[in-house]
Amino acid sequence: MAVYTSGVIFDGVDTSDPNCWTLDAYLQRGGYVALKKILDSKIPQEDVIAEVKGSNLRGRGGAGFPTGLKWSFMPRSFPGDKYLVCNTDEGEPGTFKDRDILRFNPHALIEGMIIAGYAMGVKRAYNYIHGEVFEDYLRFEAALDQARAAGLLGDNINGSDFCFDLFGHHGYGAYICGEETALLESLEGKKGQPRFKPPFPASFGLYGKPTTINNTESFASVPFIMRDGGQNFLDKGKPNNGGTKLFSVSGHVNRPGNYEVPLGTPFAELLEMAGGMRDGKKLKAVIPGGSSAPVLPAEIMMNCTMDYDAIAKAGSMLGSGAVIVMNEDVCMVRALERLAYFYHEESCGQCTPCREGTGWLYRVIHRIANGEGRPGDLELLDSVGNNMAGRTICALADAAVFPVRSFTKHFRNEFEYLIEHKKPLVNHKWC
Ligand code: L3W
Ligand code: SF4
Repeated sequence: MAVYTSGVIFDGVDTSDPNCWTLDAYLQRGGYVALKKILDSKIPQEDVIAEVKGSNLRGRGGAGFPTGLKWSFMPRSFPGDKYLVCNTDEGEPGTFKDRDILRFNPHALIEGMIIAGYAMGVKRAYNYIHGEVFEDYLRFEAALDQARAAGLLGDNINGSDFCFDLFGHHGYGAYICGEETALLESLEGKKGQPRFKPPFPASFGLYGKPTTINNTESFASVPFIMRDGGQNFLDKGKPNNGGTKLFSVSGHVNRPGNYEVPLGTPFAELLEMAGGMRDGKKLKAVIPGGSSAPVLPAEIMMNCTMDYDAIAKAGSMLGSGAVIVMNEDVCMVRALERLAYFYHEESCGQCTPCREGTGWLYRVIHRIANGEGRPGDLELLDSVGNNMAGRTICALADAAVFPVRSFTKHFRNEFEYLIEHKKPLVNHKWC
């Protein structure tokens, strides 16, 4: 798969070089310069946080929460343990960016986490890695060994009085463990089920201690910010949408892969970078931010830029940046059926509306897709969804409802046709 960059995380990374991930290669690209500058000049912790705030880096895991603001929540004078956690539990359908950071540039993540630890006065950190990702987990462990051997992790880093260690943790592959509090439960060795929020992890996190959790891509952006300046990062994107963003482009394009482009890049340009539509077919629809984000029709997407604000204004979410491209041969009922099955399968089952509702949504969509839909089924989907969204412990129930609402809104005719005629309007081609 392609990895294209116009910027920050993959800048100078030759992904065809089998050694591009090593410490030596990272040092040659200007790696660990930011950390050295911070430690040698004893830059005050609050100045590091201010630089990250100034960069306008928004959380890359899905919610887009400002990273610098999150760092400022960490109580610096807290007397006991406090933790830093990286969320590499990448499981959202369509998302495959964080594993490429581990595979091709793991030291950017490690340096970003060391800097974050310094800024928040944290000494111990974990990276929770999705259980279905094997080689990249081992790659990350190998990079940790290199960093430790070079004195970049452990006691008195680079001869300073700063001590910090980082450990990889391999999950078991449950989607729900990407939800930050389920991830913490799993890291503590318990069943991975979300906790009620608030309290947020900032005050009650790992082992009940203050904890800052960021996504892999967020941490990996930090060395650039601290080396080249927050303003420089911000200028790469647009106001309120600082920097570059990794988009995992999949579906009916000629060159699926990860594309690191400035936030605010027109979708049409991103599509062109990905080689355009495969087999010259017409674009029908796009899910712009991972399967939890509402689907948008081609005509909206072709006039939209890829940033948090523009995608929200268009009626969807940038989410984790997973761009799923669908052509004219996609039956939207079949596509929704597949997504509904995923959420039903991945619900942790704690909340009744989610446990029962995801199954109910799936069964109704399944029967419509198979020509057994009943009059009133679309109203039933609305009603079930309304009794799920906003009524559960975590966002998985909402994530299951958003696609149902958006597919049945924008492509209602396909659902109505199937219910009435017992056969699809579009003959779905699996590929
Ligand atoms: C302290 C407050 N901290 C918020 C923190 C909170 C969290 C962050 C964002 O869900 C979304 C979800 C998926 N004091 C705080 C506070 N925080 N208020 O800020 O919080 P929140 O609740 O808005 O979001 P979340 O629970 O982190 C993330 C969507 O992302 N998503 C999922 C992508 C999946 C992947 C993957 O597989 N890797 O990324 C895609 O759209 O549906 O809505 O840290 O603690 N007052
Ligand atoms: Fe579990 Fe679903 Fe409740 Fe989230 S909303 S805690 S996944 S049952």
